[in-house]
Amino acid sequence: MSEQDQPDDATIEARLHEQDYFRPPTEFVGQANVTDPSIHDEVGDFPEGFEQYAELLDWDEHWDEVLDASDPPFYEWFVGGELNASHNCVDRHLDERKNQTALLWEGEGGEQRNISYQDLYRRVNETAAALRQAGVEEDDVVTVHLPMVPALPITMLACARLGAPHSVVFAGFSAEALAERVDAADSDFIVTIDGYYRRGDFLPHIEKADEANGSADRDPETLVWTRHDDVHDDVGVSDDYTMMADLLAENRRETVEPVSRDAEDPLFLMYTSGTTGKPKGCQHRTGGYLSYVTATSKYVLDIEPEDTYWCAADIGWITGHSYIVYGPLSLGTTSVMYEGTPDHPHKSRMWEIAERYDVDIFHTSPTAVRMFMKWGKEHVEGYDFDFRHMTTVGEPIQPEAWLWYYKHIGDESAVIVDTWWQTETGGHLITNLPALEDMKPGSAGKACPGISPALVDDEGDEIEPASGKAGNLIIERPWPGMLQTVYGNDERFIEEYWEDFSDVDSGDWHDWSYKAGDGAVQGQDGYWRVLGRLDDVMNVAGHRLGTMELESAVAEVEDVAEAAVAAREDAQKGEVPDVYVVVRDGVEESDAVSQRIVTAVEDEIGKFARPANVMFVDDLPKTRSGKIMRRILENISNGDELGDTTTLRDPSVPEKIRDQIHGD
Ligand code: 6R9
Repeated sequence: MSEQDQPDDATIEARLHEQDYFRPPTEFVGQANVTDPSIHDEVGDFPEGFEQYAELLDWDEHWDEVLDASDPPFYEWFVGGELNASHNCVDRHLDERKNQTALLWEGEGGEQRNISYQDLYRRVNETAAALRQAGVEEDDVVTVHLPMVPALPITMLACARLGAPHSVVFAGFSAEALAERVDAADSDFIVTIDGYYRRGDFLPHIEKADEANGSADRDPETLVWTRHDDVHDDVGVSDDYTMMADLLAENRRETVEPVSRDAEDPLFLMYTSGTTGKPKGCQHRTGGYLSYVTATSKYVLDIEPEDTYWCAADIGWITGHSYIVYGPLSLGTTSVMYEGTPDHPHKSRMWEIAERYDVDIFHTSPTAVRMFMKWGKEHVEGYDFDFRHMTTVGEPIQPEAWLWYYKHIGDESAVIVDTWWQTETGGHLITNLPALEDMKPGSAGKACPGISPALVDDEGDEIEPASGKAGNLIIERPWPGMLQTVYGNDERFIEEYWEDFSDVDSGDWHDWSYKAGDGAVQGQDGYWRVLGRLDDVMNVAGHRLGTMELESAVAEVEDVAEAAVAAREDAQKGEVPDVYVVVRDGVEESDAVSQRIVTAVEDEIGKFARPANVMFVDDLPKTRSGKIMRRILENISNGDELGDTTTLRDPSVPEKIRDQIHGD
């Protein structure tokens, strides 16, 4: 039987058996941005090595000092420097590439917009003038609740131009989640849109802002973009709101001088799930962040200005901020944006776009790869595209999925890097530099230049490097892309990320280590494998969700006495939430109650967080001090051994739950 005739899975298995490493194609290496391994030593010359990252930008005022580490963990990068992010992503490209496309946007229904750097300059300026007219001033936090339409990056860059930090809330978040983030960020502005398209339907997105305005404590000014020239027929816009179209008409051809920002002034907030019920506002600085994402876009994503680059993430998450908007545009490349879902109106939608725009570099998630794999290679075949470079982010990629991606999407001629990083880290921390390191399916690769990952056990004792032993992943030295703090809550910043593995009384940064919250292993070859979260954070189809956040949503339902959420492994989505519920006395365990629980999660967080299963139980496993042991529920959900139950107040509870669920 020839290789072609064999079932796909069998060839993939055989291949993985034969080969651990894959060499980057020679053609790729010949053209790559980094081909000299000395980059690791150069950038690793701490902290001055990071200066070459800052030198990729235009500064209004040069920095005096690379790093001020005198008050850990409140590090300051490129101290004394001044710059503007919108100038760096737009204005500085006009001399050389004003007619080059900056954003290539495709609507779900096939509409296309080709926004050149000159157009982007005009639109960002007019939008900045419009926001200023609406009252936005330097340092005001602007909450942006927009889907994947050009207005989103344009609004972000307009905010950056004014020195007003944006707080983008992923469009899939509910009205409640939006209201919570408006209040948490002390924000007096919401920028939204009448609606957008999902699977052929027009979603009246503005309704979420209507509801959020009703429930938030603050009373934000609401500014409304329209998806078409006029407000869609299906949507009503409150008279209290201001239409962006009107403001833009008044500010036609206006320009706004980019506000010079201190390197340490915040560029944006991004709320993300943590280990408590309340999301954290990760605050990112202007100078360090922009330097870091520009450099990693160049070195890791291997972006050249002439490239057409497509990151298929949503700008509403950190991946889109760093690697659709700030990094690629700072390098002056052409960045593709797609409004819709990958299977509408057909399962070849992605490859149709890749072919149409002749995409060179493609960035996606393992969840998407698993989905493409499930749909089958026939949906890829017949499309004429040729990626030079492909990347993944968001969760570990299984070797099988990796090889499928390599073979069927990359045609074995593209290089692949898996990038490990977080909302908090701003940019990639563990990943291969594509021309320097061999690819190893299933592994995130080596540390980025200048980054110092290490492993510690639960007591904080260092695990020997490259020992193959699992531990808590920490980062020992600060880096320019790291978050500054949790907005308005320095204590929480220290609690969440530092206190477990640092000497918090020390003023010496060597005694401080950043806790990633992930478990990891470093192999003898120095490659890192990230195993997943060790805390109460789960990863559903690449979306980060806090179990506590889900539990507080479930607790809103009156019928619920107590609830706990556990992550169940899922072949498609990586993990999905299972909800274990104890109902109040007198409440009947029914489909109606389950439905109310599902609706509560959709309302409080968003549809993407919907529980996979709601399971009624008589009791939850708790320690003597009353803490719910989610680990045990997770083992039950996954059909694993229960593990140690001796610390439970009632050690018979897990068995009872298992009998109830699995009906033994
Ligand atoms: C960029 C982003 C961060 C969490 C992180 C980890 C998981 C991300 C990964 C990965 C294994 C990778 N994660 N990339 N796990 N391999 N390449 O995803 O940010 O949404 O904040 O999630 O995602 O668990 O801690 P964010």
